[in-house]
Amino acid sequence: MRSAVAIGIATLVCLGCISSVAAAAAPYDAHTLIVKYAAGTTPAQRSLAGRLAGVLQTVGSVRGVGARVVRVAGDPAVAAARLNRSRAVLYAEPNYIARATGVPNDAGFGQLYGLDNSGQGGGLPDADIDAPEGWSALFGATSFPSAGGAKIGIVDTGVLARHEDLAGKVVNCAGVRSFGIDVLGIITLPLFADPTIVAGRCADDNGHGTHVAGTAGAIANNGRGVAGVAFNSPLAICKALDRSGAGAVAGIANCIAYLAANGAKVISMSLGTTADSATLRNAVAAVSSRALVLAAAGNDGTAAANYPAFYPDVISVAATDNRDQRAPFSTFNADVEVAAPGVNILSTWNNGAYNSISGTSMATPHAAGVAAVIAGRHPTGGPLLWATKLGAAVDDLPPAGRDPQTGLGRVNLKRAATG
Ligand SMILES: [Ca+2]
Ligand SMILES: [Ca+2]
Ligand SMILES: [Ca+2]
Repeated sequence: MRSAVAIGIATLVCLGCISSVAAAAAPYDAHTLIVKYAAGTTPAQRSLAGRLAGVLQTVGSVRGVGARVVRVAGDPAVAAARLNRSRAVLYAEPNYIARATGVPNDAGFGQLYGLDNSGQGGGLPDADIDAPEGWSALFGATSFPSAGGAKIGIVDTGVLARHEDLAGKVVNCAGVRSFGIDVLGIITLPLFADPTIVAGRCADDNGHGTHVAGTAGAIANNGRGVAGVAFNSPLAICKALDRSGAGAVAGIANCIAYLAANGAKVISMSLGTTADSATLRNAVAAVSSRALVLAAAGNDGTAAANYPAFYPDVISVAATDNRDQRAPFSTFNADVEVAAPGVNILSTWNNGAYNSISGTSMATPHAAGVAAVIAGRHPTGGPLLWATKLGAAVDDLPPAGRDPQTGLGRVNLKRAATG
């Protein structure tokens, strides 16, 4: 699948920019060139032409073209010119490097319609956050740095920090001391629950938190799994939700404070309650000058308020599908600020593999990743500026203007990277 994706992209790039590639001194691979020998030439003639030009060995072929990729000593452009002087050679040319795609090689990338929608699975092309375009604008088309982004804090069920697509990403790990008394690993009695935050307690016994972490920050271009929206952002994880995915407001509030104290610029909360809690409201307000807080709009499919998303200091994130429609389960009300893909999202899971699930929980880390890119570009701007820029880094979806379904619109990483 990876090679098929790469071939398709290279074709698109060439169709769009043949003249500019030919005019400029395009970069090429330093050790190989592409040669097609003339029909009817003998192996001895080919070998002689190759030896005279410094060809060391054949390393591959370009199927369908009938050309070979060969390793050469010295500058491939010089070697190609020498080969082109031989009658045994139909043509030889440097192995040019195509750019302007920004598509990483992660095995599951083709399934991430939320990042780049080509109509796969019956989706609407470009019903996505334009992640490759955004990454190209940020890092250049072929660079996928593993560090340097703004820190993202996540309150959830924890994380499988040693997952192959998250290894090294988690720089802060903590959680509530106790969810209560565990009974035979089946249920948790809330007796003696202790919301004190303890370092090192972020192991994910549910999967939800690992999934959210992957959407926000999974390693890109490692040939494995998925790619996070803000793959160069370090992650701060605080576990306030238990094995069943539930957690008390006291622990959530403590986690918010912990993440802000540890330098998270963006705090992502894929959780909610219909209860308006003064503790939760105050916890968010207390960090609002340091971190931009985002939360899931809710999965009730109604206009009912869901907290903390509904608080004025929190960006409420609704969920869209692969056709840029609001997901049926996604809460809709006047407080929804932005929307993001949240239906059938593939991401990392706590068993070390990958899983596809749906929810405004999945939309939230998409938006948090976009927010982290904004915070990274404007490090001294502060949460108010980041919120304003996030609200501008969207594609407005029908009806025109802000609406209860998708708020200001579905987030767009390219706009965040260039706006
Ligand atoms: Ca797109
Ligand atoms: Ca990956
Ligand atoms: Ca709209």
